[in-house]
Amino acid sequence: MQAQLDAIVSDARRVLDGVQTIAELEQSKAQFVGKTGSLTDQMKQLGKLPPEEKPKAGALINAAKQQVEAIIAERKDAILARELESKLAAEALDVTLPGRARGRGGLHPISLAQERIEQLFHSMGFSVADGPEIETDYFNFTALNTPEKHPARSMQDTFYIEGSKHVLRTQTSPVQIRYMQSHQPPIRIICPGRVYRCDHDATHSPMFHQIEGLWVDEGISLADLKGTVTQFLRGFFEREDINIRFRPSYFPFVEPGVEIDMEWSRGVGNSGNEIKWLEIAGAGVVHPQVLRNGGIDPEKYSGFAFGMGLDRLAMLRYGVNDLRLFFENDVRFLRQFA
Ligand code: 2NL
Repeated sequence: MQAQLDAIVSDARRVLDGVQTIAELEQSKAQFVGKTGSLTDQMKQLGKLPPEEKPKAGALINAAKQQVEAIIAERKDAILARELESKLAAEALDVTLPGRARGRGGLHPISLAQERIEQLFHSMGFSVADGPEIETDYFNFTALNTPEKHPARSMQDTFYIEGSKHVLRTQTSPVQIRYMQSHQPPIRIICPGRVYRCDHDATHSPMFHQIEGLWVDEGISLADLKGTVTQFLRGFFEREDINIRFRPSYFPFVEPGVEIDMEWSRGVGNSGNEIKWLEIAGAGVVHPQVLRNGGIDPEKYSGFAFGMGLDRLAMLRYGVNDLRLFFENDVRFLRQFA
């Protein structure tokens, strides 16, 4: 019997040494310790032995079984260790390799220009005011003294919101009306933001950006407007030789109204010596009715307001010759500003 058991054990060692995976191991171990395995067979034979031989034979079989189980366990450990090793090798990370740099990103040129403008006006005591892009007809037109039949209200210029009294704001002036209604002078604010008009061609986008400014206090005049805008433009273009001129103009919310031109003799877009004037803003003395609509007494206070195209200022500042580049968001263009 001992010889038989020895044969089973060495058979087990030979077979199990050859298995490479846990699945194979489970399969192979069945032929020794499974229901029909050779050691289980030996156990079954035990019953046929005379009673006095049973204990000794049983002990021998158990010893053999323990040996086989030890071989199985040993093999199992070896397979698991090898599997772990190859998994680690496959997932190995070379910590000495250089990292993959993530692009830093950057602000859109319109945002850069806006931040610059906010800083410059901030240095002259202006705050930045904000308001909704979807406005009521009242704040966008009526409060700004724009008559019911004024062409600016026409369907061709304004995006009306169907079935309501709302419009996409066509200027940022409604922010200033709202501000006046909640503040008393001295008021010194700028209102940058998106505005919308039904207009789309090479030089017009249906969404564009505007900066409006408002200064209301006792005794504010066009002289203050001239000083403020000149100081701003000199800062924005970093040139001390910038001068401006006023031309009479008309806007329903100011009286008198002016168009502001900037002298542009040298620099970007002009290499000659002739004097060129670039239209840069619309402005004027705030109409008394507009002050009243804002809850401000026009007998006591006066002020100036202006509106400038932010996109155009950004084009001049950064030498961009096509407005559409700002809105196409081609990263090859945008990357130049990052
Ligand atoms: C333009 C013209 C302008 C204003 C905007 C304004 C705002 C208030 C009261 C009075 Cl609350 N005026 N804003 C005044 C004149 C012109 O913009 O062509 N902008 C690009």
